[in-house]
Amino acid sequence: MVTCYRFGTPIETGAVVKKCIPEKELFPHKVEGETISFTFAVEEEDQVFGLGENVRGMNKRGWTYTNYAFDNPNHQEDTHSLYGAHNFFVLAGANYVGIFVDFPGEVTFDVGYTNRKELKVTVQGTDFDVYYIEAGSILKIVKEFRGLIGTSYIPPKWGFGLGQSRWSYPTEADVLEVARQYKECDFPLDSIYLDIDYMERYKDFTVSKDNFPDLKGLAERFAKEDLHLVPIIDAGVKIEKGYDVYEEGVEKGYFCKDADGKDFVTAVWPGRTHFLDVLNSEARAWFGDFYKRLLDLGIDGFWNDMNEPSIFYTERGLKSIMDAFDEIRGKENLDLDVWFAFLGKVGAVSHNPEDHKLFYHNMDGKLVRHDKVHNLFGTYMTKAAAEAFEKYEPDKRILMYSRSSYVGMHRYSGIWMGDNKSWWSHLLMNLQMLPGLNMVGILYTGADMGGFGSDTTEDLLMRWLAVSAFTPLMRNHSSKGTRFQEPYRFAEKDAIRGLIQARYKLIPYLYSEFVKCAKRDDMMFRPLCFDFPQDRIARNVEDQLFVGESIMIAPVYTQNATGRNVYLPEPMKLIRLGVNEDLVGVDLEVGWHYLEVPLTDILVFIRSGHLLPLGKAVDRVSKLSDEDIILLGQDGCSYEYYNDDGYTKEIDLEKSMKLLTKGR
Ligand code: MIG
Repeated sequence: MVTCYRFGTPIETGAVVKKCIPEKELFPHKVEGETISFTFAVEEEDQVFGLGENVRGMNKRGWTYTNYAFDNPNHQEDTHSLYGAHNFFVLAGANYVGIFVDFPGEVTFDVGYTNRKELKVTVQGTDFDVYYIEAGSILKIVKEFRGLIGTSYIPPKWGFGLGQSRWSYPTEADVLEVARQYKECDFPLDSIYLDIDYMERYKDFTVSKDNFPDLKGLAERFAKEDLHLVPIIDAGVKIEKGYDVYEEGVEKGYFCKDADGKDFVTAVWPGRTHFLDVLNSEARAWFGDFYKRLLDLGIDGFWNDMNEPSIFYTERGLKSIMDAFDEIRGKENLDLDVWFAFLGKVGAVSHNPEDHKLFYHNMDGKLVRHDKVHNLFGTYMTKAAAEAFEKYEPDKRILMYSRSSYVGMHRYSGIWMGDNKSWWSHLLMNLQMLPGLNMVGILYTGADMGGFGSDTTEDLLMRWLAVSAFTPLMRNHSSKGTRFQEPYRFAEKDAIRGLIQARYKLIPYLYSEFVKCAKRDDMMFRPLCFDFPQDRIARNVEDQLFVGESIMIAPVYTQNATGRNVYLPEPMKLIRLGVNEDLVGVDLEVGWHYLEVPLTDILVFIRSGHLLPLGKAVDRVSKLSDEDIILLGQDGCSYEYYNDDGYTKEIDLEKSMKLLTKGR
């Protein structure tokens, strides 16, 4: 049952598509100036799930999360904010209740941090909606919530293939070399990414003439081999005379304005930039049209970056640094207090929320200060692209994912998990982020495989491959300045090929499950206790997940481990993928099992009563064929299998599914 409450006069965020009539009476809450807070009692054994893209475990108890989109490359245990703001959680105790706070500014969730027995929500504003959902289980609550926020984005099927990325492959020659190496190693691959250097001096919708003299030709040649190029688009528009996106945007008044009504100046990659006024629908339609330039070159996938929006510096910030320098200039001795105060001022220049108070959006006639709607930027920038794709490619799905997001984003695109590091702890953290994202409908997601920042190692990449093999988005991406981590850089080529091929064999199942979860408002990645709420051991398992209806995964995420303990809440059949493939498998009973997991292997646990359809190893998604599918699991079981041409937007799930039954 959904109950909704309205505080003040909220700004329409677009998160909820199925509105309900607000109650006449509000629930108990506390007003303090411009903030409103409310609390929930949390019993000793209660659990809290959700909050989308955030650090820490699946059960969110014991920390405080500030949902205010932040370009934060430090995803650590003590981090409070990442790129997204997903204000939905489920409190699971004697009863189950789901809460969604629809507010586009800052909201803090103190989940037993200040007081272990209390969950306190603090909204930095007085105008918002709260949805209160009660049902008999976590999964039922999630389903009801997803019903409110609409159907999830479904990418083209090639978006399930492996993507190879790096910041950057700056020239055509670099891109061709990636393709060549993959081919030489016989590694499957579906896409190669273009990071900011493909542009002319970081100007959106331009292509560097020197580095990519014929992008269209390259895209065409790749298309013949079913390879896709996926360019990045940034949120900041470079201020430069003669650059048409800038000039037209100024002329039409489509950029965010400062308090004096002048185009707000900020700085990101290209130096001085303007921000598109993403909340102005005309501005959005205008910006979206520029994606067509790249569509016309044969591009059919994009990633939207820096759309928290990220700010390197503003004039205010620069001035504060200059002032800080002036303060220490000529001083003979800088003691601890002076030195750290100085460093603090310098450090505060980037991504400073004070800057968010300096610019305004024109929400179709209504002027709104940015900090009040900050969390919407990424979603609305991406909505601009999604609406353009609808217009220019009505019959074809385009690959799209964004870095920043708010609830509602899942209707337009996926997200990637941002700038993680090549750390073992991040392998686990990224696994733990999956359920929270699925809860808000974000199904198309994955982490930078191998880690974005810092240097990866061969064994970390291999273990990461064994996890990314299950995430809808599977992309190897790494930062400038770090060790190159394309799979062909490492020695164990046969083993690595086996891991990538395992992914391709899983795609028929993953794609089928993805579309089913999207259409039925279900979660693809579920903690064990979502399916087994009464199981006292399952509730504590934070490193295993159900993936779709038929399988469970229990990856290794510690270096030098040769195996791990795995908990089974029900009997399952264990099979192994990779070079030592074993599809006959072993039947395992309920309970704990210590299992050997060499670097070469991917363990898949098939649930009793379910089947896993497995495809053949191919080097492109386009080469997968239903003819090749074999069914693993118990004889006599059935599986509802969905497949399509990988592009169609007309999906009638119930009509198109085929019931596959395994013979005796
Ligand atoms: O400030 O475009 O998260 O994936 O490679 C860094 C360069 C900007 C951040 C993205 C990352 C991308 C990088 N970008």
